[in-house]
Amino acid sequence: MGAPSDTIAAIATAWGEAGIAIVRLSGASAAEAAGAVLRFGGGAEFPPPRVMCLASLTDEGGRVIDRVLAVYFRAPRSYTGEDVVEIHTHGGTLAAQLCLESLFRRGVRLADPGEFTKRAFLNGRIDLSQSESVLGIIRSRSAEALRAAARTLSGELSSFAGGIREDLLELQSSLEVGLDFPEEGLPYRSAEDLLGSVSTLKLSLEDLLDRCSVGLLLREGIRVALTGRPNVGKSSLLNALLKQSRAIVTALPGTTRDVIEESITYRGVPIRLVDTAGLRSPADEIEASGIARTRAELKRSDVCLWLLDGSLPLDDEELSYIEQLRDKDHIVVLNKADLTPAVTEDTIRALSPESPVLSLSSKTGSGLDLLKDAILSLTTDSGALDAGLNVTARQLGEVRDALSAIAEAETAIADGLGQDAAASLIAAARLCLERLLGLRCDDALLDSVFSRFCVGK
Ligand SMILES: Nc1nc2c(ncn2[C@@H]2O[C@H](COP(=O)(O)OP(=O)(O)OP(=O)(O)O)[C@@H](O)[C@H]2O)c(=O)[nH]1
Ligand SMILES: [Mg+2]
Repeated sequence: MGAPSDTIAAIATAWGEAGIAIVRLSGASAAEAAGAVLRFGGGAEFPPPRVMCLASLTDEGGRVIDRVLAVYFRAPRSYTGEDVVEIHTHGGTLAAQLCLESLFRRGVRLADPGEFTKRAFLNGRIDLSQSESVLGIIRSRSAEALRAAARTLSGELSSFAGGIREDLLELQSSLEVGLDFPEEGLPYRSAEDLLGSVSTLKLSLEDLLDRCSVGLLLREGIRVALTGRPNVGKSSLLNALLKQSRAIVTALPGTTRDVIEESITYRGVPIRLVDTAGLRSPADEIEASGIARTRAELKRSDVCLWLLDGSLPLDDEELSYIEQLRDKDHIVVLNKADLTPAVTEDTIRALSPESPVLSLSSKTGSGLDLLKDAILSLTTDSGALDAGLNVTARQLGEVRDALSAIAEAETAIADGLGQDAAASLIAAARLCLERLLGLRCDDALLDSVFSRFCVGK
């Protein structure tokens, strides 16, 4: 892959008042363009690579705009793999903006979003999963999400997924050699032996999927819908978890009309809480559209809390709602535990043995930590948080597809459908991982197949 040759620049720091702002350039003429707008002490030349030097930033007329620091990274030992220069101006953005404009007059163009990282990928400095994790680091909203992105950037996802890909490649090529050149007398793998290898790979892919799912959850946050009948205390629970009076609470049923979304962080994990309108036969058109939004939220969230007023007996309508939650990750929450109970956790367990259930009081705050722990354990295995890998939804999709292809291959072998069927499913799984890592070259497979033959054949 050839490197793009034009030189790009952008302000790398955030907009607004700050101590410094950094203008970053990358491309063949980065040093030349930077040299044209900078004047070093005593008329010195552009500084040697990786040494930070004081300079004056000048405008077209040679007037000094700012005193800056500049550093040069010579290709290929730079972030992008090209010549890179960073100019550290004083903050606010005016000096950096003027610097950028001077550079544009010297033929440098404004970088597209993510273009420095894209160049790093095109120049082979990092692979696609690492590139995507850079965005993960930038977008992280919690400490755990940041750690997951850093693990991916340091290559954990690439080496894990890359290792599985190697194993798939090896398995596929050993099958294809046997299929294409039966006269070679190469050992034909028994179904049992093959099944063993495929099952091991399936376990590794399941592990990869778990780690990636946790990573995605860490980045996007766990979306938790607070649902239930009117007046059970959904908005009160939202406020209690946020420790602020965000949603309106009244003794009147039907108070909340719209969906209200707020975030908290628990144990380093972002949790997105969504308060909704109570479910009942709507009294008016506004309430009806609020309820329609609640139903959409029920589908969309990762976890659904079904709140009940524990001080009131259950009615039939309530029971029919609980039925609807069977296929979703959910927790039944008995609120108002500070009042005399009319429903107990055992009542719920008898009705719906599969449902996790707990009691709390939004008024006193008792049981809130238990609820947050329950949300975490429902969505992430214990210990999995430390192993989470930052991925995008695209990458997670590739891992899922790879896993389902391998599961299909396992069934095909177990059902005696033949090794060619297994080989093509294994190839499909391998392609998914290659798309995940940004490798697509199928020459690798040919090399691997023919490297098994003796010389001269
Ligand atoms: N004693 C007690 N009262 C509570 C508790 N939680 C909520 N309430 C009261 O229950 C009433 C309804 O609370 P909301 O939080 O507005 O209930 P909601 O489920 O959001 O109701 P809608 O928005 O109408 O669907 C209010 O009077 C609250 O003060 C609790 O834990 N204990
Ligand atoms: Mg409400």
